[in-house]
Order: sequence, then structure tokens, then C-alpha cells
Amino acid sequence: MSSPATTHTNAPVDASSTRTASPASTPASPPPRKLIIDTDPGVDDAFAIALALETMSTEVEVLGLTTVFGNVRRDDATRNARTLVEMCALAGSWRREAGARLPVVDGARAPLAALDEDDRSGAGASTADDSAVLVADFVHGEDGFGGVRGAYETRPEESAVEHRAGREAADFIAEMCAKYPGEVTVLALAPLTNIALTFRRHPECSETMGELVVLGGAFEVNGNVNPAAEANILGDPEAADEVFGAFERTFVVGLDVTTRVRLSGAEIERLETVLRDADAVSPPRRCSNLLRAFLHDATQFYKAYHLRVADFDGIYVHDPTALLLALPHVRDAVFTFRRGAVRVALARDCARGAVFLDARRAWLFRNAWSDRPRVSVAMDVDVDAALRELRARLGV
Ligand SMILES: [Ca+2]
Repeated sequence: MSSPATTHTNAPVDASSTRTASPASTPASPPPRKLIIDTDPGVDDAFAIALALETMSTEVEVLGLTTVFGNVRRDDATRNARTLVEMCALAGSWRREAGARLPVVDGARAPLAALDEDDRSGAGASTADDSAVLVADFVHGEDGFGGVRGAYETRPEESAVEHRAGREAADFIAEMCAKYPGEVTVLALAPLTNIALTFRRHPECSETMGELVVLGGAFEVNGNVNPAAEANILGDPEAADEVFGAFERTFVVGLDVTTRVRLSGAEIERLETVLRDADAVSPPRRCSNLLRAFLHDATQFYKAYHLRVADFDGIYVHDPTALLLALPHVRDAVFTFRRGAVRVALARDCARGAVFLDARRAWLFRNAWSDRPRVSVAMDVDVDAALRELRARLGV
């Protein structure tokens, strides 16, 4: 087995670490991590994508975005991903060279179980009917962007997007992992259908993929769809269970951690302030004013949902928190992990989508967790350090 870059995962948070003192990357930073973002944008996905494309050029090189159903239907996820990339290109901060285009690759329209059913009937994954897919329009608005997509959508003469219709997300992920063995981090911000299909169709990815960061699950807290389940896992429990069984270099962050990382209503309002370069807190690079204005506007609907349901003025920043796990120097300084095999409840009962981490491992008898890879689950976070990273990049 090749040994792609792995970092230790059980580093306790050291509050005195110099790495937590500033969000800056050091001059001796390693070359940028190659990143594929698997996404269902989604307001908080939009934050993560904007931060990755606009503020992390020395830390990550985004190879492409792959889309999947989740917060919205797959076609809306693709449209939203394209909208974001065009905006980032317009703001001038993403395109490294004139004419460069970023792949946006279509993924699954429906969960594995529905795709498998279609395969049995010969319809194939790409034609899966998504009319039965439940989307979170009550959280993210009907368009996924709080109703403001139309105001920010552009049709530039020279698109910054290479839309790869007809080729699927799983194949793109495998192709990039083969091209850069051990160097690619896949950041999965949505139901895990595309990732499960990647390991099913391209089992060599368990060798060639560098790392997988998963946003999902609620390990010691309630879910956010119901007491048992978190939305990304419940979106496709079969896929999640396959993925957690497929790949050891997996880092998972769920509601235990992400609900503790919050931007306040006042910080959201500050996104609207036009900042000059002179206002920049440097480093790191700050998000462009165009994206900050978009994020401000898109977040209003999302913020109202939090006030109504979670009873606070502000938002959870789930997806951007997961993005921080893709940066090894931040991950080791900011998060505390527990390692063990993870399984997902698959029965169609009240516990469907619940996740269970075997941190103990010493059982008298074999069980469904035996022989599964031990993944790293974030159980604690230095909230101030995580927010310092995000606030500086967002300019709030
Ligand atoms: Ca998402």
C-alpha cells in the first residue's frame, strides 16, 4: 500500500500553540493541498466554496467541484456551483491564469438505493428520477441561495466553468486521484452518494485518494432532522455506511462540533460593508467584496431559519468548519479527534441515519464494527481559533 500524506489525528488541542495564535499561514507552508469539493450548495456550502477559491490560494488548489442532490436537487446544485465559480472569477481572485476554467461535474441525482433500483431496471444513474428526493428549501430557500441567485447569476462571454455534463462525479474524482496519487483531499459537504460511487466503481481510490473530509453525523448530540439523524447522513445512509467502511484516511466532523462554530447576526451584517484593500487583515487573503455581498444577501433566509428553529441570532457555519479540516495545519491545532470504526443505522425506522462510533474497540465478540477502518471523528474544537480563521477570511 502506498502511503499518501497522512497526518496524525489525535493531537490534543494545545491552546498555547503558536498555530492557533494567528490564522496566517507561515512562510514555510507546504505546497497547496489539491482539493475537490463535493457539494449541494446551499448557503453554508457557498461560504466554504468562496473561502476555498478566494482566500486559500496558498493552502489549497481547487481541482473541481462535484455536485449532488441534498440541500437542493442536483441540477440546482450544479447551477449554484457554476454561479459561485463565475462570481469568484469575476471578482478576479480565483483565476490564476487568463482563460483558466474550473471543472464543475454533475453527480448523483438521488440516493444509492434509488440508483441501484434504476440500475436493476436499466435506467442508469444519470437518469434517476429525483422527484422523490427531499430537499431543504425551508433552510436554504427554493433556489438554495435564499432566493437571491437570480440577482447574482451572470452569463459571461467567456465562462470560468468547464461544465462536464455526461461525465460523472465519481469518475472525475477517481481520475484526479489517479493523476495525483496521495495528494488529493476530497471535501464532502453533502450526502455521500458520489463518494460511495467513487469507491464502488474505482476501488483503487482507497489507495490513490489522499484524504477524505466528511461533513456529517451527530455522534453525542441530537441530529438536526430528527433526534437521531443529521441531514447529510440521512440524505443517503447507505452511501455513508459504505464510505465509512471504505477508507481509513477519513476525517469526519458533525454536529457535535459544527453547532458550536457560529457567526453572529452582527457578523453577517458586516459582510455587507465594502472593505478596501487597506482594511485587509493580512494574512490570510480576504474574500472579495462581491462574494461578501452575495453571502450577506443569501444568508438572510438561512439566518431567519436559525432564529426560528435554533433560537439564536446568527448561523451555524457547518460547511466552512469542515473546510478547515482539509487544512492539516489548522486541523491539528483546532480540532480534537477520536478514532474508531463508524457505522450508520440503515433500518427504515426511527433511528435511520444515526451514526455510531466504536471508540472502545475491545469487545468480547465480533460485531458489525469489527474489521472496519478506524476513521477520525472530530469531537472537540477550539471555537475561538476556528472562528479566528473564518472571520479573518470573511472580513467580519
Ligand atoms: Ca452542504
